[in-house]
Amino acid sequence: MLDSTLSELETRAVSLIEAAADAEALETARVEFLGRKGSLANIGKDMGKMAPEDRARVGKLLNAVKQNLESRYESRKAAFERAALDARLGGEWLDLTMPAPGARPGSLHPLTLIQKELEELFTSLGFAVVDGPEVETPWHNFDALNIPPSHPARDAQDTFWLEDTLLLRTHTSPVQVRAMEKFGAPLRIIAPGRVFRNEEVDASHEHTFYQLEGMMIDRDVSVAHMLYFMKSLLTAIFKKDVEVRLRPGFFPFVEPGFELDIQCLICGGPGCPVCKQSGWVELLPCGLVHPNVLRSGGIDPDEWSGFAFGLGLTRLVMMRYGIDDIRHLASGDLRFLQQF
Ligand code: FA5
Repeated sequence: MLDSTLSELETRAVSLIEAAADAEALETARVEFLGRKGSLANIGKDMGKMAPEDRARVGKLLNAVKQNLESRYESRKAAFERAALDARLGGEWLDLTMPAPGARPGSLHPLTLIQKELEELFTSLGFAVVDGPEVETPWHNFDALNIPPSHPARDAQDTFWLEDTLLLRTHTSPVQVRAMEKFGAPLRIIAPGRVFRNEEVDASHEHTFYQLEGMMIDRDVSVAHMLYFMKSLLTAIFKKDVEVRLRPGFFPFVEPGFELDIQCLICGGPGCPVCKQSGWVELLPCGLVHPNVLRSGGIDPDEWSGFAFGLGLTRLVMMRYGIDDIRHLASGDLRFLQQF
């Protein structure tokens, strides 16, 4: 009698375990049949009242049923756990090759773009690109460039002094002297870099801006050579004819000296805040190197001559891209920078 009850119970338990739709239904079946107060446990409790010969047989049978149910239960439980894990991992799946969201490639600053173009042009013409310190000695920034302490040109380039003995360079011209000291003659260099002036800031003046110095020293260098390089520079950058004017300009370190102005490309001539209503923008002062400057650099002016120019790199960038206010360039404003 008990045997058939046990076998019915086994059949029912097997079908419930195998048919359980989820882990919860499986657990309910386990509690019902295999739990501490489940059907099998109850039968076990009753075994004490059995005749000894029945007890051994029923005990064996009960064990076999229990093992059968437990192993079915374990394997279904493992299957549910595997499925749950797969579902979780599926939800967490990461494509490591996918680009990070929001990562936008950066771009070069317009000053860097134009500086690179000019470096490529001048290296193709046999010039070396050299560097100089931004913190300079008064000797390199002024004296060696034929600007003695009492000279009014020092007032025109007021700067920031560091403990009275060093200063932030006001132009890239000190690199002329450093290059002569280091390399001697003949010499062909350009020196792009940052310069500083104690200046009233407006649409075309910054206290921190960029220049690109150029210098060529050889035998019998003339104004004609200089103009050839100035023209090559402007053609390479603007890739079209631009109106320029050459007028005499005074700089103590050149003789003769010139100012090369470009017709304002922001307003096209009638006048605007960038050209201070004049229609022209000062861009490329230049001249033949003064003999005193050659001497300061240790070069004999009777044997060698040269030209030098001091391109206003920041202004050139403004003209090239039509930037109507110099302050955009150092603003760090992405709306401006992302246009390049
Ligand atoms: C000089 O600095 C000379 N060292 C240039 C030079 C070199 C002349 C070699 C002869 C031979 P100047 O002060 O004019 O010159 O400045 C040169 C250029 O820098 C100007 O034409 C202008 O384009 C630019 N510049 C001058 N001041 C500012 C400023 N505050 N902000 C932006 N650009 C400026």
